[in-house]
Amino acid sequence: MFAQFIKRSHSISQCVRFSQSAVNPKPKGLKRILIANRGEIACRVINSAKRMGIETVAVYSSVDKNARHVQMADTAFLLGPAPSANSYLNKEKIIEVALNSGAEGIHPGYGFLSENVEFAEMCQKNNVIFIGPPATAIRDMGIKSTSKAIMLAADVPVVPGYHGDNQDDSFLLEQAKNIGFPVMIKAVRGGGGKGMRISQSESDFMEQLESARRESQKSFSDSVVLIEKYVGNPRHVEVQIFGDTFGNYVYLFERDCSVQRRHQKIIEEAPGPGISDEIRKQLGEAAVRAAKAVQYVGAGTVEFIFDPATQKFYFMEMNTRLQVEHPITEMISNTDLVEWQLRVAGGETLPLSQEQLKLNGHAFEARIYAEDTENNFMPGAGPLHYIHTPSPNSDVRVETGVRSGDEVSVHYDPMIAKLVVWDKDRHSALRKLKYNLSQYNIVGVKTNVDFLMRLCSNEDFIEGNVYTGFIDDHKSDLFPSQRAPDKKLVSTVAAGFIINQINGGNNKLNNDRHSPFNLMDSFRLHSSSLPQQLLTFKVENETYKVKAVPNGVDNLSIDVNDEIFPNVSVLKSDQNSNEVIIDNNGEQMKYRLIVNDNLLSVFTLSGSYQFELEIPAFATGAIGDDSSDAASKVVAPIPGVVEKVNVTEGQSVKSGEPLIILMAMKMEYVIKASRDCVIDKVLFKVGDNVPKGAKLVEFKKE
Ligand SMILES: *[C@@H]1O[C@H](CO)[C@@H](O)[C@H](O)[C@H]1NC(C)=O
Ligand SMILES: *[C@@H]1O[C@H](CO)[C@@H](O)[C@H](O)[C@H]1NC(C)=O
Ligand SMILES: *[C@@H]1O[C@H](CO)[C@@H](O)[C@H](O)[C@H]1NC(C)=O
Ligand SMILES: CC(=O)N[C@H]1CO[C@H](CO)[C@@H](O)[C@@H]1O
Ligand SMILES: CC(=O)N[C@H]1CO[C@H](CO)[C@@H](O)[C@@H]1O
Repeated sequence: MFAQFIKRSHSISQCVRFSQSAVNPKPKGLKRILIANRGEIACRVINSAKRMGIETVAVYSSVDKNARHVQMADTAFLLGPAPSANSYLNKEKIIEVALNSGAEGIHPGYGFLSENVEFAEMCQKNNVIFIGPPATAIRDMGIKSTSKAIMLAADVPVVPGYHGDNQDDSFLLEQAKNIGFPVMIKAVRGGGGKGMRISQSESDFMEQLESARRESQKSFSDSVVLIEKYVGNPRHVEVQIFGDTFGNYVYLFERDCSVQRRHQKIIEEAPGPGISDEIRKQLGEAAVRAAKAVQYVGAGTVEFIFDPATQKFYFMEMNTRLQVEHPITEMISNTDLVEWQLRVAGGETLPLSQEQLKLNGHAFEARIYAEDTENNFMPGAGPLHYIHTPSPNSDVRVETGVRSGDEVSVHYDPMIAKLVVWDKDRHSALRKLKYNLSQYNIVGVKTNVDFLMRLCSNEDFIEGNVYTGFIDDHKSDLFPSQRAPDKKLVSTVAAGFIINQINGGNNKLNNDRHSPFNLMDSFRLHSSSLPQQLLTFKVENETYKVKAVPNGVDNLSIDVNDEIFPNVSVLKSDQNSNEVIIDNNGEQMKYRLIVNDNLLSVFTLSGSYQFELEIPAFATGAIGDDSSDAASKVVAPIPGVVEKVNVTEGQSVKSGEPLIILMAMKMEYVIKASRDCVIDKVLFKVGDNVPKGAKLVEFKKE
């Protein structure tokens, strides 16, 4: 059946970790595996393993004791405390658990140890199957210069360029002509765009060369440059490949992952928009050549820079693991790539040949992150008080590792879930994605869901004009300045809120500590004694003064900043689904309302809003608190762990000097002094967990 595959010419024994099964024509297959990961990918792997009847062993850190992946697995073992270095990156401990639990293979997921050469080698030494490529392939692809050289030798296109010592003007011009204009002239020592020029044609080459050299000399005291093909508005196109231990390879088409923020993907699609069948084949075959060149085994991804102007593509790097975005490939190729991984690791041949693989329809993946999109996509962490997800079916997948009540930990990646949708064509799939995103409602941490919805509505995105600079070039559309709701919606939300409180509030969430309704007795709409309600809401930067007067049973007249909505009635306020339907003078408006303390989270088809209910000062005990004096203290902008304390009490510091370094989501945040001052108190020490908004350092009053 696989006769059409090109057999590997060299000895199979190079693939040592399969040495027992590779010579065995009847593989036994895996019976039990350990998943050395957490979150959605651990759950994802467990699902496929279970379906195949393979037993699963989970590992966890102390904060993940009750995590979803731990509950899903057949058995689970504690690795250690929360920091990754002591748990999910503890190679020795993971191997020990694998050996003790009788797991024959380890699936590393993505991130953590998935591309760790040493770990792959340790597995081999201990006769545990690493469910991934051979350590040699990981090593070769991990070094940029090595991988480029291997690709060149394998006839995989790489970005053409001249990186040599000859800096003679006319020689460099010749090189540029050979490469083909436009070219980029880059300072070898450069960085951050300094000493970088684009030359469009031969006529401006000398001028740009001189300019690049001058700037480089000034900034780096060195004027050596390199010349590379310039790709304007490049796209990130990657090909999923698969290999088995018998030298068979296939490609499972391409994904476009161009739209990124902070150099990380947030939305991916397959196939790539506007990629012709001819280019698709070229991409696929180049990717297979790349995989063969390193005797790849298992699931891998070959990433290319794609030039939409010329339709040319160039090798960027190879990811030697299962990617976060693999589900969109599964959707369009009707495969289960984790199942393929487990079969190949168990010594089977690839389940399908290239001819049997058919591209069908279009799929999108939106990554839902705890992050503040308005604040440079700063990662967030915190409790997930409430999660409502679209109900999955064969076209809609929700890949997640968390449930309502869980927490996004400061120790790990802030991805909450992946929403994957499929439909017969791109437009239908995109429409479905947006609709289903509106059903993904999260309360507790800021998320990027609204941002993703705006992205789905963007004209250029709808047209498929994607490229890596997309978000920067569409800032005004993707970050609208006016986000406050209109008064009609406010009147609608006010009505829903009042009924919600009368009905005893939100079942799961309402902790009545601050509820102003605790201060009101005999609050019953159905009795005629409902007093007039005065509420003040803050949404974004707008303040809304609301006066609600009951007209009759479930019927209110609502005044919002002097505009009157005279005929507002509540048709439905469901305590389980949190769905509210309001009749606003004949227009039925539906939304989901979650009340948490004084915060109302409102989810509509066009996005979500946070209504902050102003609490009367007497209800909070906040009167007389002088902590609002921002100049006297520094607070944590994000929850995190104190990495370093740079100051001591009594020390004088100048404006801009580092005070404390916080680690959150694998990133460092340097907290600096906002003015010259003397430190009065340092309230945390290294290793402490700090919540968002916590006072870190107090200054002496002058
Ligand atoms: C809200 O106000 C702050 C500070 O006054 C300002 O920086 C921000 O741009 C405003 N946001 C909106 C959405 O108007
Ligand atoms: C709500 O009350 C107003 C004023 O009494 C009345 O005109 C309106 O018809 C009522 N609406 C409903 C749906 O009962
Ligand atoms: C109030 O709205 C209802 C529809 O829910 C409508 O039948 C009624 O006529 C409205 N009353 C007034 C006074 O407009
Ligand atoms: C739960 C949910 O909202 N699912 C929807 C996803 O999108 C499709 C197409 O718009 C709907 O049919 C589903 O109901
Ligand atoms: C105590 C301490 O760590 N001091 C450091 C604070 O940061 C400055 C600038 O980075 C260093 O020079 C100090 O040594």
